[in-house]
Amino acid sequence: MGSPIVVPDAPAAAVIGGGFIGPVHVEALRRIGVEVVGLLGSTPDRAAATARRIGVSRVYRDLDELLADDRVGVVHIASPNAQHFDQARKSLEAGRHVVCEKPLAITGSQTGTLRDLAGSCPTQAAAVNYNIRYYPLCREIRARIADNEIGRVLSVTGSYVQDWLLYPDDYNWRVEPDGGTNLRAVADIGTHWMDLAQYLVGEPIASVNADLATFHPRRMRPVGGSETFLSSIGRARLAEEIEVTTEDHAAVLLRFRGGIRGVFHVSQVMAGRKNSLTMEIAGSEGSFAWESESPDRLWIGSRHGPNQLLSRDPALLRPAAASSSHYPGGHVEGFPDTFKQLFLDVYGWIVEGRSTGDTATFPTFIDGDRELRLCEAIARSASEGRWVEVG
Ligand code: SOE
Repeated sequence: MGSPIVVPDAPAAAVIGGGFIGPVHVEALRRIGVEVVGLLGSTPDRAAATARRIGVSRVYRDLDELLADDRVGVVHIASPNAQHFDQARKSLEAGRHVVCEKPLAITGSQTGTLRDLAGSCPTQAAAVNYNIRYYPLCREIRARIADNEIGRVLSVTGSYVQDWLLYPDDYNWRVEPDGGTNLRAVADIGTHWMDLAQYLVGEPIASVNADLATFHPRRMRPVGGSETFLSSIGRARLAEEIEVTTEDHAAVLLRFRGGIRGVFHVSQVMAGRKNSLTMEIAGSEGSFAWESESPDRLWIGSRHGPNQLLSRDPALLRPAAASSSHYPGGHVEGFPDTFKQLFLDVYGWIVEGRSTGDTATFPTFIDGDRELRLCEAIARSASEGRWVEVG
């Protein structure tokens, strides 16, 4: 395994967001040798508690103070979705590179503005954390489809299901309408699935037909908020009942450019499924099936011979997949490793690629904008009960 695991001379980073994913960014950045110089949280006190827990020395009072810190070269945004637009815009305008959690923002208008702003500063990285692209076997699927191994792609189907919002007293900021598309499961995990599907087959989704459901029209909101994946089980807390309009479940029909058909299901109320993305791709000569909770296994379907089960082993992978696989076969690479690989891609471009005008190989604000256009089409389709073209 010769690919680098650190980025020499990488700029330092600051992270916005001390919930579930912010610390995941910090941990992955340290693995590639990037210094994390400060944290901005929802309040200074909550940020200070998180900073102590994850060993970050400085806590900022607000975004202005973060951007006044000259040590900060890259801003990682892992705050609630409605804050992304302002934080990403100000960070780019302050000359920083940006790695923003998905979804990039809450409306297509906001993501269009960010896409254009990023385009006007081509030496600044503007990435969106579609980390699932970086599972080695996802890159293997993409490479094999590009090599025409399964022939013409006919359909892409699958799901992304979780159970952390199963009960009416499970709560998270995502449950509340965001003032944009007002989508929850689709914007949060559906965009992962759609980005991955388009990345694997190399074609954009052209139109959608969606059905959404809110199974808990009322939920108990704990006084003082709650974090992602933080279960309510066994914890009696002061709570108030609120109305809920965001979806627990979505089923979406897809038509890709070029004729590929698809369908996906997202749910955050699927008991026992903790964070499971499935992807099945049918081709005229074969098929692939992959599941994120067993990421080192790739099922390869055939009609003219035995089916195969490929266990991730860099020695058996295409170069594009092997380069993002740092551990030998049998040493499972998982969720945290995908953040490391995406950040290696971004920081490697910052240190080497941008000066030569290399186009980004990581998911950019262009991809983030496409995902919001998809969310807006899904929201409109569900509301009007018809197929909707993606803007
Ligand atoms: C919650 O659904 C969540 O943390 C998502 O926001 C992440 O993007 C996903 O990777 C794991 O689950």
